[in-house]
Amino acid sequence: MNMDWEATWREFTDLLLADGPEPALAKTRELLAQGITPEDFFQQCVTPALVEVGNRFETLDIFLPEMVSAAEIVKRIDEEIIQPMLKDSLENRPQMGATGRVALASVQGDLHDIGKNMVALMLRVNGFDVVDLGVNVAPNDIIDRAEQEKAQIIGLSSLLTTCLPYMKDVVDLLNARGLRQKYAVIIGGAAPTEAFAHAIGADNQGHSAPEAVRICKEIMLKRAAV
Ligand code: B1M
Repeated sequence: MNMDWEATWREFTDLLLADGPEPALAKTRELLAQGITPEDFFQQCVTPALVEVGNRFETLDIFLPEMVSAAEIVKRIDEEIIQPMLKDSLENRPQMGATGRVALASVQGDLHDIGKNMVALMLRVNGFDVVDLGVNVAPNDIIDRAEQEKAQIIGLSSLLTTCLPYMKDVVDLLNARGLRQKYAVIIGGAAPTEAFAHAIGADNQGHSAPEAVRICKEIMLKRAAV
């Protein structure tokens, strides 16, 4: 289907900043009824619309309550429309068995979880077991839980540049605890860059939920080949 995604996300931005959630919920249902996949809708429409909301916040065109309200609308869309659709496709898909176990967290200090939740959902849809550790998780707690849950991959999300040091702390603590070789560490979110991932010794960095899935699949394939 030929979509003018830019016009769509621009219109959607206005709906996220409109009074109440109904216009954005209705538009979501309309787009999905046209055959757009939940993945494309999230990547091509919701994500750029939220980036635009963030930009308007940064330039003081909107204020914190409006950014909070836009985020709450997206959470409702995610929980009421996207997740049930993706879970349906998960249940109707032939059993593929778990392909790996990922302990996933928004790092210490970071309460952003819309992107992390999308990554968790897409990993699950693709057969991964995901232990979602939530938001604002301290480095040692992330490692303790990964150990308890017998994860193979630690996934770290951060949208705040001020929280990037906690990603480094996780890698440093893994080294200090003699556990670095046991886990692949992948990082993502709007804050970290590839150069940062390299500098702290993370295994990889993902820009999007589909990319996180691709990276985790590659990691598990490599591990199986050893
Ligand atoms: Co905040 N916020 N926010 N915020 N917020 C940003 C991140 C910001 C860029 C906005 C801006 O100023 N332009 C800015 C950070 C600036 C910086 O650090 N450089 C910012 C700020 C400053 C703040 C506060 C400090 C504001 C304040 O209080 N004064 C505060 C901090 C709170 C805290 O965490 N301690 C704050 C609060 C909030 C809300 C609560 C209002 C809300 C979050 C609600 C929630 O998540 N439950 C919020 C929102 C919504 C945003 C923006 C507008 C949108 C974030 C989002 O959900 N994007 C954001 C603007 C922006 O990002 N440019 C902004 C959509 C989501 C799908 O994308 O999370 O990037 P994203 O995830 C993507 C990829 O990054 C990737 O896949 C996802 C899906 O494709 N990905 C991974 C994510 N994690 C991954 C992990 C992986 C791999 C890929 O591997 C493990």
